[in-house]
Amino acid sequence: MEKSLVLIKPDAMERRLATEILSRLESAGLKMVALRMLHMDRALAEQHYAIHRDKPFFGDLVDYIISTPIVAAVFAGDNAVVRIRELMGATDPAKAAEGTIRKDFGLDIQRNSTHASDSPENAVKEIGIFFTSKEIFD
Ligand code: FUP
Repeated sequence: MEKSLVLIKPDAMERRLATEILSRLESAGLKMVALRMLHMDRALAEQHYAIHRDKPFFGDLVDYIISTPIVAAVFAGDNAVVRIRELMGATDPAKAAEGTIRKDFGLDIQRNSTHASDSPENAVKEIGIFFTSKEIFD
């Protein structure tokens, strides 16, 4: 089964939305196969967001993701990557479709409540940053 990394970002943690967001993914039929809470350090955040290193928002993005503890999870299912991104909606909550997680909970393009892998290849890389193979119960 395909897997995707999901992060519950600081804005959602601060508003006690972690389990509600995880529940939406479970309710959609996706299977949670790994879960942990952690406070990312700068090095881990820079590794996770390395693809955005040259973007103007990179520094703010790293500062933001390390601002509070977060929840990291792996969800599995057929076409998990695409299905989770559909459930989350567009990066900018203002542009996200009705009923999506970011539309319902996101505050702005930075404080958009969740991260999810954007391809199966990136999912494998991202999952490896947060979990060992023994921590994934597939
Ligand atoms: P997504 O895959 O939907 O999370 O979006 P991107 O990979 O394009 O962006 C990663 C993160 O960078 C977003 F979740 C929020 C942040 N970002 C900004 O803060 N400002 C921007 O203009 C674009 C993205």
